[in-house]
Amino acid sequence: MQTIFSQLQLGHDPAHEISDGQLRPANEVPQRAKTVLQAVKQRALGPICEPQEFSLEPILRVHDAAYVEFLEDAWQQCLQEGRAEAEAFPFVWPVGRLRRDVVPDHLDGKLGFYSFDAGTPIGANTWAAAKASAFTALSGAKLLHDGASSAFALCRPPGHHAHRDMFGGYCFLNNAAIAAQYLRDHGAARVSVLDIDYHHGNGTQDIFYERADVQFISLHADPKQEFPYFLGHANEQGVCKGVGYNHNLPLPHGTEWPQWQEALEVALQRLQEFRPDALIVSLGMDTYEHDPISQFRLQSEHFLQIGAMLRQQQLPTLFVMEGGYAVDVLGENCLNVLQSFEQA
Ligand code: Q9C
Ligand code: ZN
Repeated sequence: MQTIFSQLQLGHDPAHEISDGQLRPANEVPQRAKTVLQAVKQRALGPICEPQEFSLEPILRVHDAAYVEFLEDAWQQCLQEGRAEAEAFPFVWPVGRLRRDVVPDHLDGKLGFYSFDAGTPIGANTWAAAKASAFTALSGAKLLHDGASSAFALCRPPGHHAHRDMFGGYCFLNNAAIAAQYLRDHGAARVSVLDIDYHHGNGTQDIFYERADVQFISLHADPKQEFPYFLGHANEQGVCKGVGYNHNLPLPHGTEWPQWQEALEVALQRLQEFRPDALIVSLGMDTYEHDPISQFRLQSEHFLQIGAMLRQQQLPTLFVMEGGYAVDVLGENCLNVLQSFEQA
C-alpha cells in the first residue's frame, strides 16, 4: 500500500491548546506524523510518496470560498495586527441569537465566525500544512481512481471536525470529505466514509448530511460525554435526500473491544447495504486504551482485527489519518490496522 505524506504538514506546530481553563501543551503535534511515518518505513508498508499538486478547486468543492480565503490570510492578518508573538485562538462566537449574517473585519471576530472551539490555534504555517494535508488526501483519492486497491493518506493536521466553513477539534480542512467529493467527481457513484476516530466526525457528517451519494458512518464516544458535544447522537440520520445515509453509533466512556467490535459489525452491515464504489476510512487511533485525551479501551492487538474486518469489505479503500495522541504507540497501532488490512 502506498503512503502519501508531505513535510509541509509538519509546519503546523502549535505550542498550546486551551483546555480546562488553561493553556496546555498541544496534543496535535508534528511528532504524531513523524512517528507514523517511521513505522511505515520500519514495517515496510510500501512506497512513501509526496502528494501531487492540485489547484484549490477540489477543496472548494467542499469548503466555503470565504472560509478558505480566511485560512489563507489569517496569519498575515495576525502580523498586521502585531500579534505574531502568540498563535491565534478564537474566543467569541456568533451562537444563539448573535448575528451570523455580517462577517467581521477584526481578526478576533473572524476567528470566532469561522470556528466552533478554542482548541485549534492558527500559526504561521498552519495554512500551508492544512493545504498539504488536503492534497495528501486528494493524492490518495487519485490513486484509488487510477486503480489502486488501497492507499494511506498520512494527513496532519487532521480533518474530520472541520465543517464547510468552520475549523475546530484540531482540524482546518476536511481531508476525508475532500477525498470523498473527489471520488464522486471522478466517476464513483457512491462513496462511504467510515469514521473510527474516538470523536464524532461532526464536520464530515454535516458536509454530507443532505446527500444520498456519500454515506457517513461513525463510531465514537457519546457526545453527551465527549467532544464535540453538540453533534453525533444516534438519531441523526440525515435530512432531505440524505435521510437514511447518516449513521451514528455513540458508545459510552470505558468502551472495550467487545462492544466496540459489535458496533463495527453494525457499521459494516450499513456499509454493505449501501454498496459503495469506494470506502474512505477516517482513521483515528484515539480509541486506544492509553490515549491521553480519550476514554475507550482498545488494545494494540485489536487494531489488527480492525484491519482484517475492513479488508473483508472488498472495497477500494483510502485510509485518511485523523486523531490519536498516544504518540509513542501511534505508529505501531496505525500500522497494525494497515498491515493486517493488506495481509488478512
Ligand atoms: N481536554 C481529533 O481527534 N478537545 N480531534 C480536547 C481535552 C478537542 C480531537 C480537550 C479534541 C479534538 C481529530
Ligand atoms: Zn479524535
